[in-house]
Amino acid sequence: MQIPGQLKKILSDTKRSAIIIHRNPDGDALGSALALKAFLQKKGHQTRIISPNEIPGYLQWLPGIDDVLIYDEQQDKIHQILKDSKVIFTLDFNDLSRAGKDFEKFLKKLKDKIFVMIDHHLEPSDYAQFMFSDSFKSSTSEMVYDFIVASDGKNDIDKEMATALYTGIMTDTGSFKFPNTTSQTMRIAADLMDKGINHNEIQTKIFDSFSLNKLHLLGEALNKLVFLPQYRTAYIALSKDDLTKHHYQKGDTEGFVNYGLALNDADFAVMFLENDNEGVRISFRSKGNFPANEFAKKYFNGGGHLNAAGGRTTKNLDETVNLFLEKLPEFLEQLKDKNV
Ligand SMILES: [Mn+2]
Repeated sequence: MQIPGQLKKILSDTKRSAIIIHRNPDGDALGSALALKAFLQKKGHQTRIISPNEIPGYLQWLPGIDDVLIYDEQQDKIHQILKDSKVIFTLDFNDLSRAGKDFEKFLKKLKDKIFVMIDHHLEPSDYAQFMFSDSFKSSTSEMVYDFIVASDGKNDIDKEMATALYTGIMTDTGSFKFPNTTSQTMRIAADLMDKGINHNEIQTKIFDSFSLNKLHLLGEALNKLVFLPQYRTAYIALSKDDLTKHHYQKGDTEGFVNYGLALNDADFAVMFLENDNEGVRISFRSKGNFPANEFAKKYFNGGGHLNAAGGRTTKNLDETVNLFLEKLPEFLEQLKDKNV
């Protein structure tokens, strides 16, 4: 990664910045933001991380997390912080709509700010003066590592920053098993290990920290899994009632969709989640070359990566699943081929 001289100058001249992550933040969004914040602070910046909404429980152990501001809870304070900031980093998303409706509206009114995007999703929108956008990278955390190194900051990476970055890379690569994992990803992970992180403890905190309610909800989800062998597709639909029954907390269904792909003969896995007032949220995962993002984009107002995408509808759960079943045959040729 090369950082334009102009941006280097801006970052050394200004000492006030802010870091925004996407709604429903995950390990990569928070990991990359916490590391970037620590780095900027070492360079003398006053900076804060702003999450549009609450942080899921499984990430609340991350070093520095207590300092993250939540837009849903502290709008006025955050508006002031952003007005006072010269530079606004947006991490792990590439369209302002991912900050949520109200927040997006406010951000679009900020005309005199310098936006810096660091992100690995496809098709970035055009809102940032400086764009670091690379869909071949495993994670935004990997890119923030590159950004810090390109700013001659490799020695500034301490154990806490390394823990945050490692968490982001590990979660976005499914513990280094998804196709987005490259040799460079592994080299960076090795560098981060050399900073003294406890990688085993990070794994345990992220993956072996289910509540009993979450484990029971997973049981419910697996029981409801439907397999369509002719399409090599598995799907799970969870209703509001299913969630209520198991005392659903935000983040509880994180990772459930991947169980569909654990099926020997499945190349496409989908999970439908009925929301309180926002219709249905959908996660798509695929093996090989099947474009989960194209499917999500074409019929479910979404997008993402080739093997991991998201979408949503304003329909109810049954209507959404029916729409999915209606559109699936269109992709039969790509799905029935064992070697997609
Ligand atoms: Mn990411």
